[in-house]
This record gives sequence, C-alpha cells and structure tokens, in this order.
Amino acid sequence: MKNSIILISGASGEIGENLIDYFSNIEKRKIIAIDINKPKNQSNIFKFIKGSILNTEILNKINEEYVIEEIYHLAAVLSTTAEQNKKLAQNVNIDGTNNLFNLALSQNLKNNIITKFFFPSSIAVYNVKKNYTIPVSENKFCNPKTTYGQHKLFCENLGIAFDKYGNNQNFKIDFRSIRFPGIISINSMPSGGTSDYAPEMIHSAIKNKNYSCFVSEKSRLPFIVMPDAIEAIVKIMTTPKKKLKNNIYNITSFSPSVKDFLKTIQKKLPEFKINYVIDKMREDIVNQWPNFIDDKNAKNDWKWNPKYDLESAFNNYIFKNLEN
Ligand code: AKB
Repeated sequence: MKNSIILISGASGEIGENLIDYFSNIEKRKIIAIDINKPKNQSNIFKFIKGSILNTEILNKINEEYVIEEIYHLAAVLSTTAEQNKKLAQNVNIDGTNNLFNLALSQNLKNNIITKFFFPSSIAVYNVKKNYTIPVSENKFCNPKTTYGQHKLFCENLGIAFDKYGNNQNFKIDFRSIRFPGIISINSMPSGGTSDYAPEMIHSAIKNKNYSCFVSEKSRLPFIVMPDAIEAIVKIMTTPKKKLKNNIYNITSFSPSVKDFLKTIQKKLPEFKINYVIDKMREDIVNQWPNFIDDKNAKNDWKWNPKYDLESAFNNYIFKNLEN
C-alpha cells in the first residue's frame, strides 16, 4: 500500500541497530525509526524521529501519515536498571508498550490492516530455583519476581489478548514474541541488563583489559549471539501465521558458566583475567533465571536453528576480526 512503512522503536539500541543493518543489507524496507537517542547510522532509515514512545502526539502523527505494516518494539528498560528505577521502567516498559499496541490497533481501524507486532520478551519472565538445570519450556515458572520480568509477562499477555480477542472495539494486531536469553554482539554493548556480564567480559578481553565480574564464576545463563537473534526475529515475522501455534517462543543456543566463558576466551587470549566483585542484587536476578531453555516449539513451528554454538560463536563471530 502507498506510504507503507515498518516502525522500529528503540532503533538506536543493540537489537535496533543490528535489525536496521539487516534490513538495509538484505531487503529494502521503508523504516521509520523512533528513539530518544540518534542512531549511529541513519543512512538505512527512511525517517528518524527523535522522541519517546511516551509521546502520543508523535505516535498519532505516524498513525495519520503512514500505513504501518509491521512494528518492532525494541525500546525497553532492562532488568538491572528496572530494579533501580521502577518508575522509569513502568513508563517505558508498560505505558510505552501500551502506546504502541494502541498505535497498531488504530491501524486496524484507519487502514483496515492487521499490523504485525514484534515484541522482544525475555527469560526474565521465569523464576526458578538457583542452579535449576532442567530446560524450561514456555508454560513453566512464569511467576517473575523482578520488575522487568513482570513487565515483560504483562505485555506478553496484553499482546496475546489483542491478537486473539482484539480491543473493546474488536480491533486486532498480529502479535509475535520471542523470549530472548542473553545476547552477545561484537559491534554494540548492552546497558542496564543483568546478562550484560558476558558481553562486557568479551569486550574487555578484546581490548586487552581484565574484567571485574559482578556475578560469581558458577553463574550460568542461556545466550545467543546477535546474528542469530536477528535471524530469529526475521524468521518469526515472516512465518505464515497459521504455522505459529503460539504467540510466545523461547530460543537459546549455549548456556556457559562465567568460568566456561573465561576458559573459552583464554584459549585465544591467555593473558585475560577476571576478578569478582559480586553485586548481590544482580546475582540474585541471575539466580532466578533458568540455566537452560527448551526451544523446541520455535524449532518446530518456525525452523529456529542457531548458526552459532559456544565454540563457533567465538571462532567465527566474536574473535573473527582478532589478529591471529
Ligand atoms: C537483561 O539482562 O535484562 C536482558 C535480558 C536477559 O532480557 N539482557
């Protein structure tokens, strides 16, 4: 349709930047990007709007001027920051997400289309016993203690309701969501997350700096690398709706402990060292999250298949550009 666009919130964030790069390299999409910070590279963006998803005037203008085929809602306050600033987290994670749901619902009214809505959820929706080693499936242990986990679960359920039943005027969205594990990217750094210890450690090692780790060496979480995260988003968004038995899917690739990360890094950078300065709040969060994730539903329904395991992630992605 004329004036068709895709809208990406949090466009200057870790996933946003990589998703926009993907779209620009693989397929030409007319992207409207919204963020409170300017993206490093705007060349692949049709229009950048510096602003907040809390500004309904901005969102109403986008609604009036465009046909929004897809929304990738990547703006969020992550787990550590959310515990430290619950008000900000509530505003962005709940009110901001609701604003974008309403934007998508308005498109159903205005343009008689069902906007596809991608929502990045998280392993933070789970609350398991420390060192729980059985792979966790989507319908288990969804009783999060953390602010961020509660926000993600609330928005998942709201999105599912708008997908299945619509709002009170029966307008609908096509809601699709992935519960991301920790994500490791070589060209960007996360901020405010609790799984950040892994990318922080890796980026320190690459800069030949030692790392002060805020969780213990036994701490273990599921991770993927950014290329697999982007691949997963594209796959779930391009899979015919009738093939998706669920709205929400787990994905994962590898679940190393901090010690496993250290040993893997030292194979290439033997001088690299870690010391431990434990942050009790952040370690408590990691201990509530599962060590391992069951992602068979994503593999069955939309052919999720990570390209990188722990070894290939380091050899073919993370250390790929390091001098031998
Ligand atoms: C965080 O640590 O808050 C995020 C996540 C696992 O959702 N990276």
